[in-house]
Amino acid sequence: MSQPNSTDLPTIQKVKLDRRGFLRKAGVVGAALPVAGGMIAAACYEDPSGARLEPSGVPASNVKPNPNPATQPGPVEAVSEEWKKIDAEHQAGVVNFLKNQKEALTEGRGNVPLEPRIEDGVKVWDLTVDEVDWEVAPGQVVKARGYNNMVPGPILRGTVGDRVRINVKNNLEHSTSVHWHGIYVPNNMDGVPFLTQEPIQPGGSFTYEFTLRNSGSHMYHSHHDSADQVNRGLLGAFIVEPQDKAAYPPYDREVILIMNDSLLGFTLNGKGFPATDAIVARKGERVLIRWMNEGMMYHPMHLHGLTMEVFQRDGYPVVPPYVCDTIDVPPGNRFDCIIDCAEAGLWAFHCHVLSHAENSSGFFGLVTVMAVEDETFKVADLLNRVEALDIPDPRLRVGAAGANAGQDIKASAKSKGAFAVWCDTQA
Ligand SMILES: [Cu+2]
Repeated sequence: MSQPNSTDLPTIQKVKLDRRGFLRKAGVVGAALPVAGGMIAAACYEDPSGARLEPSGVPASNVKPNPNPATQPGPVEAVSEEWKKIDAEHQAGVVNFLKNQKEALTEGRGNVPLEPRIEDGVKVWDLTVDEVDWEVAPGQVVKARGYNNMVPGPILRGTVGDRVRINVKNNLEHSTSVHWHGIYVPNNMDGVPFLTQEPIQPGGSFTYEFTLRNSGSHMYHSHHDSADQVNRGLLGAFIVEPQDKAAYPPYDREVILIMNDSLLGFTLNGKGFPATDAIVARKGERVLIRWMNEGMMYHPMHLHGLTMEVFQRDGYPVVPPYVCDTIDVPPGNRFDCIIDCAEAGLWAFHCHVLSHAENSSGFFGLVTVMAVEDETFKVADLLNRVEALDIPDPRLRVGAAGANAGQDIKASAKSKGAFAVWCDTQA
């Protein structure tokens, strides 16, 4: 592998898009307009194998207008326009992703830690179940459902032996319940309506209480109308640490990555590319990834340039651990693995069911990047250069008649991105 260096990126800066050029091409670009919204629509027609079904099997961006020989340009010129459009849209996606690592391009952040309060030695969390407008990708706001108004819900964390209590208040107009996926619980705490409890009706509450007995990367999610409720965001991570930490491999950083698909599109921690968070580390570090698949499809996540050592599945040891660069995470499964950050650079990390990650408008959905820094490749330099990346997203400019015509994506009251957070902690 060649050593990446800081001169790799300027190609992004050199190529500036001519806005008027884009508007002239409105007819061509307009064919791609449905793509951003089409991610969700297309996802609805996925089958579990990842194969697309007809007639939606053709991405909207690939649908060509019915050719009219009287008005269409000649074939050579048409081909030329097509590749420029495709390249420009791919480039804009990457630029937006880098911008998102400075300041989030979307409102809302899920999968954040929620500290418990202690009542008589019991760790207590309060969860609300809410309808929420969730911005999955820039400008793409969907009707979601979330715990504590976020997707995924907050991270709950305890240690084997902890007594825990979770008070759940249902603010939906539908019933719900919470299942503690992978966690040993008494049967009446298992969260399955009409099997182990009555549903938590609209406006109602239910208190779950149990003692943590098995460690692992576990989850919690709705177990009522779950193909809708879980896919719409009622899910979260519940990490149970072992009492003997030495039983766990050493690591420098921890990242929880929860995948979902279908109703909110393809998401990592509730966001689709370019709104996904990069993973940042220093060369030589070991990064623990806790993979969780809350979706309904298989997602073989492929990491460029580096490897993953998989040592736990569903909280149980994988013996012996195995090394891979593509980890297939089936629905409901959790895998713990260590990434050995042996090479610096920006390493793509994406689902290899390619229709979950890329189309002719560029990356979307299940895509992120591992940024590994060393003495020659600094995230701080990258962050500085992001300031100068002013390439707009042509997919937004396409809406020339709309209220947002010509506006670039801008952050508004949003959180710091992964590169900015990294630089803060290095200062
Ligand atoms: Cu996938």
